[in-house]
Amino acid sequence: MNKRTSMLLTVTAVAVMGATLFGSTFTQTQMTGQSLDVSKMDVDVLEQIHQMGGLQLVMPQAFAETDCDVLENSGRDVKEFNLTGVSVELPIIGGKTYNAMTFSGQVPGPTLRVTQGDVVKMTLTIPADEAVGHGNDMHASQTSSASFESVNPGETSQYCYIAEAAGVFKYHCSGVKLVGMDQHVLSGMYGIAIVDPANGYKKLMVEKTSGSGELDRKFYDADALEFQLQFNQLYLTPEGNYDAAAMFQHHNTATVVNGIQFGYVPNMLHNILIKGDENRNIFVAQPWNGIELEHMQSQLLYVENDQHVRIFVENQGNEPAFFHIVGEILDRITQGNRVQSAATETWSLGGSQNMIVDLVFDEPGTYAFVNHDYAAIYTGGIGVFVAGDPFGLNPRLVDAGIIESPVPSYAYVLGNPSSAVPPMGANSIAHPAVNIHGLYTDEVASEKKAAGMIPLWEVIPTLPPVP
Ligand SMILES: [Cu+2]
Repeated sequence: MNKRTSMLLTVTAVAVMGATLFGSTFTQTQMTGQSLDVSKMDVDVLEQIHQMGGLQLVMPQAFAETDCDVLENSGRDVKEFNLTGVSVELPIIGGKTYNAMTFSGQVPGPTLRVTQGDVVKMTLTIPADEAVGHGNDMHASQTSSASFESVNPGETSQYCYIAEAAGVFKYHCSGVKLVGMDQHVLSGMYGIAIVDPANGYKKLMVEKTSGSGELDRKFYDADALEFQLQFNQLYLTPEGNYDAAAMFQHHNTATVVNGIQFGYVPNMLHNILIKGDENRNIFVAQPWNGIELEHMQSQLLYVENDQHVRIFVENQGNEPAFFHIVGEILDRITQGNRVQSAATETWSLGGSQNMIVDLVFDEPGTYAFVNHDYAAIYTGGIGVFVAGDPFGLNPRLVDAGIIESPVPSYAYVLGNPSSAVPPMGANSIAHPAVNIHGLYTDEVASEKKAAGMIPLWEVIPTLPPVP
């Protein structure tokens, strides 16, 4: 099929598409508080502009090839990315559940990692018992999502593209031929693709003063310990269904990071480890204290001091994310493959925008990362990095025989949460261990256990008590 023929979208077509979207029974049945009046869209005026030859939305003609047969034999590395579109019930805070839509039984969907110039072969399968079809729009591609349309229950479809641009890129369900896209994405059908630069990442320079205050520069190798953080919101009815009216009014029910509210704050297991008492909280907000939630309990992010840390951040949501780490400076901000800022306190991401944060945690301590919008913080947009050994656990862990000698971070004992650990790239430092954490179905959690990840909810209670 010649995709180029479908690339020409006039403004009228876009307007009609919008009317189809917002006027469909699919979304309208869920809107009790109508806040968007399609009748105010003046299609005639847009058509007049079009007749005058203006305002055509034309996709570039030089977009990357999408023919899988051609691309698979092009000599480039081909990375297969297989996703399944499934609706499942998943927990939210307060002992409730919501009706989630997922890629492959997890929110966010699996992270794809490729190198600039690779061919991505994306295959989407929809099980026969799934109620609706799903699509996939990968922002790392430069093809029209409309050409992929959607995949019906019981069917499989695929497309190929060249990952031409380096950076972090959202991918998301495009609904049923774009209808219901908002519902599908905000119910969980999103993820990221990391496209590593063909020439690798740059080393990190951090300015410091030393001695009596003279300026010094410290350089860190490009290799880094890596994390991924995806910000989003949930808009839910009390019954746990998607609430379009709430979405149109930006009245979110929850702020989530990697799918979970407060997913990276301490829980009772950390209380046991650090205080020897499950009821003595070590952080102001510990909403996930129930051990029965297993892989969906909150976990912490562990880093070493004086270590190059790289965080891939994506704003999957409808509202801005003002990314800040309390007590730290973001040493470098990269978007695409271009440095945007250095030594900055906060960097802001609009919807469907991303960045790579490079930093070094200088001192042992606990560092909260936040969306620095108080409404977001209080509804779940906060988590904690623990750098070094701020709780003085090393001697106690050695005495208890849990470790042989002091370790530079608790990741050596507990691992880092699987939901925050992206696949390895050419400049990745391997995490010492990974624990099972994330908004996963039980099947996905079992797969991670079989792959050797640590089930902390089983391990910590068996550790010898730390005096
Ligand atoms: Cu979908």
